[in-house]
Amino acid sequence: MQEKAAVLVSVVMGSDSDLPVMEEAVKVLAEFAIPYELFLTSAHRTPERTAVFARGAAKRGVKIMIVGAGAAAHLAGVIAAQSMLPVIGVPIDATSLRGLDALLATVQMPGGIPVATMAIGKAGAKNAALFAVRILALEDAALQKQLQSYIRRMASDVERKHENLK
Ligand code: RP5
Repeated sequence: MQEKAAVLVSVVMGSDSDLPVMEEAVKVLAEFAIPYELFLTSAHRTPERTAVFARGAAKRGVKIMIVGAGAAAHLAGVIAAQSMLPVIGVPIDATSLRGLDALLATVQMPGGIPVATMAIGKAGAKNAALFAVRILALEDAALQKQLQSYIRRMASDVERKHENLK
């Protein structure tokens, strides 16, 4: 029997209502065949569960945390405070402030505990995964090649779309 590859990236979210956005990150990780896990925990509703998960992640072999949350979005910052792993934050549009609340809460970390904050919503979730791929590719030549062809494909898509405009 083939052994399951160790999880390299944790995709964490504050609520199941965040899943439609965070699925964009999952799609990219799956495309690059990066072993990932999904984890649901809330900085506010389950603070202890969040802390225990964040403290244990590195020991389980996780290398990067992608963390999405909306509203008063403390989840990425709390996880970064409880772990030395790189944390990539995805602000989610979950309230009448349309993600601006989550963006400011995620990006405005006080000096000392960094969260690499992406754009609000689906583009941010996609870029969070691509950012994780770039980090992992530093030590993985095959992944670097995959990333190069992903970027080339994107460029040729633009050219094809240009041709279709005519
Ligand atoms: C945040 O509150 C979650 O990340 C979510 O974006 C938002 C709303 O959560 P629900 O009320 O939909 O569970 O903690």
